[in-house]
Amino acid sequence: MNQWPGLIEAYRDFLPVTTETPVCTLFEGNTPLIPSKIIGPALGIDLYFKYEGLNPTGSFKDRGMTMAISMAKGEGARSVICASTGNTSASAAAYAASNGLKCVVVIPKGRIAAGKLAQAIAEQALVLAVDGNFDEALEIVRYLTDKYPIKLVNSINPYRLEGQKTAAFEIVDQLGEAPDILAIPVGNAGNISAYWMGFCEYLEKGRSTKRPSMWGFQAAGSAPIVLGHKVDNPETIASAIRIGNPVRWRQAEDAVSESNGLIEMVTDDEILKSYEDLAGEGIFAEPASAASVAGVSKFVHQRGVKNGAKVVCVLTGHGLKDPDAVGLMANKVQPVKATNEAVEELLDAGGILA
Ligand code: AN7
Repeated sequence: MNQWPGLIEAYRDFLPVTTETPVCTLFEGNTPLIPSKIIGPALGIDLYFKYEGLNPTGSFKDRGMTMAISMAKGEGARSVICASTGNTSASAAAYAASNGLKCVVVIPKGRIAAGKLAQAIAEQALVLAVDGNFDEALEIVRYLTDKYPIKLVNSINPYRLEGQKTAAFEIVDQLGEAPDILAIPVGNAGNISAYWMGFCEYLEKGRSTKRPSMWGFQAAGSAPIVLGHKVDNPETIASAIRIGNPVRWRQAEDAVSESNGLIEMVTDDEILKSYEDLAGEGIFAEPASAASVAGVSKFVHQRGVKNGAKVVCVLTGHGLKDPDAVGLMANKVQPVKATNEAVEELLDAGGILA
């Protein structure tokens, strides 16, 4: 077979796998780096989108999950568990199902996007909805995995970050060099930590000559790292990053300070604006992903970034994950009578028939 082999085979030399490790892959990774046609030129920067929504379950979580599930399977685990704002549960369920492992997902009741819940259900996970938020769900998962032989596959699991760091490798391979700035949404802060590991390793191995500044963005209603304290009732329309006590808090702060980067917050309105701007480039990403673009749009000039700087925004999840969020867009469906004349009249009014 002549196709992309999945990220474990592609980056085996950089990963803690052995010849004994069973490779559990859905052929994740190798996602496109899309040059921005509108947002980048308007800001005067050389902007790219790392479109992680094109992974097999529609988010970057697959990069971490191929590693976490392969290692769990190699260690003889029979079941895995995670807390999730949605994408981790969808990914864990898919990789577990395809590798004969039972999967339990603990989610905040009524607070995860419809597409993600649909995936976890379809993939036969045991879906438990708790009356609480993500942070509380994760506490329960930590308690259970301390006590029973069930593998935790949240990003506390170090193999998750090992897999996710490969996205940084891909960006360098695609650009031919590290970018000046890497912008990324921050929830539990695993991904920003993983990217930083990846950029550092590639520099050490001589695959690049520099590392980017890491720009992390939290939603204003759930911005514990920016505020410097836990948030008990995190709120934002970007449900994926509705997290009040990130597990990789310290590591994310280190990445930001070592890279001379920044961690800032963006409001829901700013996120929605960028969500629409991205759609205007033909890219449908979920609201949390748009936080990276919102952050760049807000801070590029404020922080004196030079014209033509190479900036990569990580678009962490596909727009189809969260179909309800589309209802927040300005564009609405127009009801019309089922006649030629009624439709003609509307198109004419819109200037489309000219
Ligand atoms: C689309 O699925 O935490 O900072 O449980 O789904 O590594 O947590 C999701 C996180 C960004 C934040 N964008 O990444 C989960 C979960 C999307 C996400 C993040 C998530 P981290």
